[in-house]
Amino acid sequence: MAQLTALLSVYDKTNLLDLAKGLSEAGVRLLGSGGTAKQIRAAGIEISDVSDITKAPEMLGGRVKTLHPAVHGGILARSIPSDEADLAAQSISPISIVVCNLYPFTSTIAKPDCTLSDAVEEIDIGGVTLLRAAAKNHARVVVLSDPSDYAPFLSAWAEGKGDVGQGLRSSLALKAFEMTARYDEAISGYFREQYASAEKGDELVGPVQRMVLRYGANPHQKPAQTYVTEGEIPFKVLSGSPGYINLLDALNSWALVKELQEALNLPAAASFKHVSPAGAAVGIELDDAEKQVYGVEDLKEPLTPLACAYARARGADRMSSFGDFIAISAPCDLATAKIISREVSDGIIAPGYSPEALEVLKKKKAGKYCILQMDPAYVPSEVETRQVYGIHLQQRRNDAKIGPELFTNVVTQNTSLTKEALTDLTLATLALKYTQSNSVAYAKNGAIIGLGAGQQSRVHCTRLAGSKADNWWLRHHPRVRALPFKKGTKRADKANAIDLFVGGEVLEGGERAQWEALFEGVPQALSEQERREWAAQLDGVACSSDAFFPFPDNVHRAKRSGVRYLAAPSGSVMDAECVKAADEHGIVFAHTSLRLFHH
Ligand code: 93A
Repeated sequence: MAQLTALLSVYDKTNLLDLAKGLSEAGVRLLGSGGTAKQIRAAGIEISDVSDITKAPEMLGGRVKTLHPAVHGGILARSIPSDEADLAAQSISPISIVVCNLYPFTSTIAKPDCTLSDAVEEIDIGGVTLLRAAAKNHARVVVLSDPSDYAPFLSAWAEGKGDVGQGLRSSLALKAFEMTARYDEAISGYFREQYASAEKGDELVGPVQRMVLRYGANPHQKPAQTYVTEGEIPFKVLSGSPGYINLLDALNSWALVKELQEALNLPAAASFKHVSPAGAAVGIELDDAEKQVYGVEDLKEPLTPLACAYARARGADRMSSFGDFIAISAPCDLATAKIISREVSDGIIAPGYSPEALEVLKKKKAGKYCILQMDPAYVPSEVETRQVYGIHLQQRRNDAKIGPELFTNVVTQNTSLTKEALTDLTLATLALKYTQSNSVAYAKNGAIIGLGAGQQSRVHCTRLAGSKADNWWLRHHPRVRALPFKKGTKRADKANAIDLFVGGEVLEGGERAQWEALFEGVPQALSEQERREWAAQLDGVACSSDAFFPFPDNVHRAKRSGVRYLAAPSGSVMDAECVKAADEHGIVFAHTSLRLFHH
């Protein structure tokens, strides 16, 4: 067998001499780049310089060391007659083993005093080319990119009498490509920071691909950033500076309102908190009672359909919506901005803003209100990847289309789904698509009126959402609407006081005194009978679940909050029992075949 050649070119010289010794003793001819060859030679092991085969000296201060056809021809040649003839014609010997690791780019840029030119000089070109060439030709060539692989390689070499086998060559090739991919990611990350960051806006000639965030989920989680690796970030910051959780809310809520508008052909709004909707609605007109319940009866600006959508989304669960992140599906108009202007909110995402609306919103939070303008044409990639505890998770994005056609498989005796019911079922189901699971949502009149999110038990979701729907309904009670608040009571204090009143909380001591102080006269609590009678008047509510109901208790509980229309995927061993429970209450139950877990 002809003598084999190994090319060694390593920055990190750990374990190098042991490997060189092993290879040399096995009769392998060694070739090395400048420093690598020097160290091996100094240890008394025979090695030639790469320049002996390239017949060209290292040049440009080391920028060109191994970039030469004599090297890359030797690595890339296959064991086929035409490649062998090409090598012979140029007097090039094949190279069978490539040992290489790269200039330390990442640790260089981590140094506080690293300049741009320091960083650029640390970008390894020749080494990456060696690794990629050898990894590409792994059918013949062994590539060693990690010093910890040298010893196992030598053992495999001895065992295989000079052939380590295709399996090892393949896994070493994968490792080399993963190393070069990480290396390039570090370089592109650094260049993005230097050349495509929003905060350096003035100097940018290309697209904005990165924004620095104040911190991650918590203040101690620094640094934090958002970025894209293709195209540009599809939203512009018109005011304020979005945080990490703001963006989780903004992007999820944007997806929800965009899909709602597409599915129902009505403007849509969502009010998000902690990456779940506190409210979501479409632009259906409000009657006078609703205007009062949603706190917009005194708005001077006439309500547009978009404003109706946000009034409903914001007003359904006013406690949960406090400090929300808002998404609206259409350009923000003045009426919508006016509603937002008097609520406590963290930010908004919309496809645009009228000049008057923008002026109103920019005044919020002393000019720090977060205003994002979304590119409505943006389409996310089909595959999404994230990391948890250092491990990548990848899946196809949940691009399932949800619309009224999802509810055609009605499995109960009562099958009559009205147009309004289909709107509410679509809304409830779409809201679940963007709600932390488990989740159950109740909807009526084009608005989510109760949502149970993030509960491990499904019936707890059903109960939580049901109790929210009950409170929502009690807020329509004439005695609640007539609560004698003192003039000048703050909106948030009113919301809080009403929530305590309809929730039937028993208050004592200072808390009670504080509550009573908000009113002209102390309101009398709602009696059990008043509550029962009022609850009995709630009907026509739609309810959707993000996965099947495991037990009929969910159906019975939903009924107690006025549910007449139900949707959930089938698949439970108790499906028949659940349908039986629905029949018992005259509920219309549509089985979907779409599970909608979201995390
Ligand atoms: O500057 S380079 O990109 N140009 C090259 O042609 C080249 N060839 C190998 N850097 C190059 N290398 C790198 O040199 C290797 O990746 C390795 O990290 C380092 C080894 O240099 P030395 O043998 O002189 O210590």
